[in-house]
Amino acid sequence: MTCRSILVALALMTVFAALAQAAPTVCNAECTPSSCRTQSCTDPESGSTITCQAWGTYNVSDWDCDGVGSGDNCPSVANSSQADCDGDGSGDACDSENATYQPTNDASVCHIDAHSSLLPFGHWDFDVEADIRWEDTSSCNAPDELRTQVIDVETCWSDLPFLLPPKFDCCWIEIGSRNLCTAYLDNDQCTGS
Ligand SMILES: [Ca+2]
Ligand SMILES: [Ca+2]
Ligand SMILES: [Ca+2]
Ligand SMILES: [Ca+2]
Repeated sequence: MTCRSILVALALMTVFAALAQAAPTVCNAECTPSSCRTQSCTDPESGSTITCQAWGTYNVSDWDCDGVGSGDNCPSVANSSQADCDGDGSGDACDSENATYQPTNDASVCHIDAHSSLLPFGHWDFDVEADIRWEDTSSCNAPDELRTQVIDVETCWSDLPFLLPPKFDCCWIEIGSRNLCTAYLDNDQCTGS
């Protein structure tokens, strides 16, 4: 190969490289979610070269390049499927909790506050610490959770009011209208009915 042909080849390679750089696609549907962050394109309005991401940002508010503009249920996380298994409007990809937990009637462990106190008319005020099983009622199939909750109980009467704590009394322990456990109080332990 002569020196001249080498120079011609180099010139042609430079021209092709310049053409490849100078011929971005027009910013429109050719910007796909997979190419959004890296692909350059020509702004159809100004004619300038920008990135698909920039075009998406100011044209359809697609900040995360997932092809979903306004109404994206995770505006800053790419989630083209928009999956939202618990239906709370926050997509699975950015939801702080993919579940809708509700308390069940299962209270597996209860501890009774040792500092219970006698109230007027012979009933006792104490706190119960219960490990309550919460279950996911959504379609996320999240695992059950045990959550500790302190419940104020003021309705337990002693067999011998004014004298003894309600050691053997049966008490209803409730959250709202739920009877979480019927407990026999035995010193500082609460066993199931
Ligand atoms: Ca988006
Ligand atoms: Ca998104
Ligand atoms: Ca959600
Ligand atoms: Ca949620």
